[in-house]
Amino acid sequence: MYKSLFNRDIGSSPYSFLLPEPVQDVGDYGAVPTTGLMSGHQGCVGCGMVSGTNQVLRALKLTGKHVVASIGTGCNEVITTQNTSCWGEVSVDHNNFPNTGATLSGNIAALRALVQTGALSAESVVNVGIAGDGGTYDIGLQALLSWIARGENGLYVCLNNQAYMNTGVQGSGATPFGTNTSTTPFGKVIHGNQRTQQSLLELALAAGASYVAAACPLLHRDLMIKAQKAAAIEGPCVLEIYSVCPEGWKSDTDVFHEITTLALDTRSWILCEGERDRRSNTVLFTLNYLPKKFLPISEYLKMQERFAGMRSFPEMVQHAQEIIDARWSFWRPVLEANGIKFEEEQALAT
Ligand SMILES: Cc1ncc(C[n+]2csc(CCOP(=O)(O)OP(=O)(O)O)c2C)c(N)n1
Ligand code: SF4
Repeated sequence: MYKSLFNRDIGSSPYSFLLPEPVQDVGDYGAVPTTGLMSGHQGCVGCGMVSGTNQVLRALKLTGKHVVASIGTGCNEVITTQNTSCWGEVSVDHNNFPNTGATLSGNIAALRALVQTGALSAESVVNVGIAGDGGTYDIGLQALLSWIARGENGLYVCLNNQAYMNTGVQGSGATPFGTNTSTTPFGKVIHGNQRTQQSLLELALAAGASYVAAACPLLHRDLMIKAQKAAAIEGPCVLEIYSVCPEGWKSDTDVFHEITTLALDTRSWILCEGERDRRSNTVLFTLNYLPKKFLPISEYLKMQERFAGMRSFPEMVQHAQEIIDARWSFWRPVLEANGIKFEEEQALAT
């Protein structure tokens, strides 16, 4: 176990106690001075993971290092590599569905060999693995946790759209309670997904990750700061990105902004960071976004037809709210330090 400490300040910061210098804050630029994915991707209209991958790539290029990306099977891989590669000068390998974590280690081994021959310097490369939530929470979990246990440098990005979208919306360990998916259908007897979604960041910290963070493409400045930190911090780092999926969520294609805002304001998606001090085995947690108005989960369920079934079962909506409240209570020390009374804020959300 590790000891938890909390940063009193709420918000994004380019500083980390694990880094000698702050990373670049894209808020300092009028425009981000790098390109991300090249044109030609085949993602659906309104796909969040295209934007998420684009921002990660732009942020990693800000480091000035060569990006080596190991991409796991799934929508992100298919839509960026099928007819044309959208990866430009990035060195990309498409790995097998379960082994993004293992490939990160393979790339580090290759880098060590190249450093020995004098072809490269160890600091000249960013090692990144990118996979969906099916490839992360389920089939790729063993490879991911083993990679974290090996303590190697790199950044693992999970593009979390809360189901296996590329193969027809099967439920994953990241699928929220009550969701209608092809493997958790909403029927007369069983009403959608009966499980509580797991937390990747908790799994990664338990395995020994140096840095973990949750981001969303809507708040691109926050996302790009986190990607750069994860690329610079020593040891395994994990970044999880909320990825709107109109196809699998059965939502309109032009409500990317609205759905993400609702996810943040209902606290369905919490923007946060955890930085580990290995000597004391302490993790410093930072809350990066505090809703101005706390909305109940019922608001989040409205715009997505994957939740249509559970909307008519108040006890299910209540259970979904309880899951969120239980997770949010983790941040109580930060709220109290900022004079925000937990009970008052709970009352607003009901
Ligand atoms: C070993 C193996 N099993 C199954 C598949 C089929 N497959 C390809 S993509 C995919 C789903 C990917 O889901 P996820 O990781 O959540 O990414 P998403 O498509 O949602 O972005 C599956 C099951 C495969 N390629 N390899
Ligand atoms: S199915 Fe979802 S994740 Fe896949 S490309 Fe379409 S919107 Fe993106």
